[in-house]
Amino acid sequence: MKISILTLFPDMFTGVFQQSILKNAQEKNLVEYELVNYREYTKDRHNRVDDYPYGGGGGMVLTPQPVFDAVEAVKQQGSDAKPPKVILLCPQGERYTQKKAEELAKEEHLILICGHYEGYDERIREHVVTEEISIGDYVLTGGEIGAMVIADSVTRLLPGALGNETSAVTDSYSTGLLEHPHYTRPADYEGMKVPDVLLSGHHERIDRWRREQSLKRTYERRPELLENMDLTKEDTEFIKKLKETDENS
Ligand code: 9D3
Repeated sequence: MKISILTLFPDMFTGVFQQSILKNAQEKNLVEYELVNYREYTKDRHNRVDDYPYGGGGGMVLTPQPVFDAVEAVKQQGSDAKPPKVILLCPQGERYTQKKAEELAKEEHLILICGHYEGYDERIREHVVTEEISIGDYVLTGGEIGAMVIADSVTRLLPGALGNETSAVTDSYSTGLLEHPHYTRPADYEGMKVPDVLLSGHHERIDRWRREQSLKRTYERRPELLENMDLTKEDTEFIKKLKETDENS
């Protein structure tokens, strides 16, 4: 997979892509990150990429020409069988989720456009962009951290990116439940003990305990996740008990 990132601040990405799983994924040739400074494509004689908004008002607007030309150049360099998705990072975009990450991980080429502007010229949205993504309901200084979030979440889903093949599939947002608590040695840390069941060696009881802890955590922290889940009879029984305990306290 190739991920092309159009940004005025390519240096923001260097640390993120040179560590840990993203670094490994590039070394294994699972992914290539291409950083493109779209200022290099401006035809403005002062190298500007933004301008004042028609109709007045504050803030600057990203001008179409450098973005159209940079996207065109990135498309031409590639030999994509399928046209790439061109994603605009912006606060008005569709909220990013694990489901979207899984969808994007199937693509051959993604082009991510980042800005630091009050706005993008609407013709960029209409003629270049295929989707708009926001990473959540808070205000960032620009799209770069959003692009990092997409690059990170998509890369780890590529087959072979995680050492442990099962990790990506058992993620909480894939099973639909939050994770159960984890413990490691020592069994007793300054009087704080690991639950007995985990030391019992009784795998069925351990699985049941973990499942119940997951259900309890999800019920307490993210009850809305339980709404659209198919639960076993045992799970439903357990949640009914949790609710009863809640109502009596
Ligand atoms: C006055 C309206 N502001 C929108 C809340 C203007 C504005 C603020 C910040 C326009 C752009 C930005 C920069 N943010 C992004 O480019 C961005 C973003 C975000 O701010 N939150 C969550 N996801 C994203 S993806 C890109």
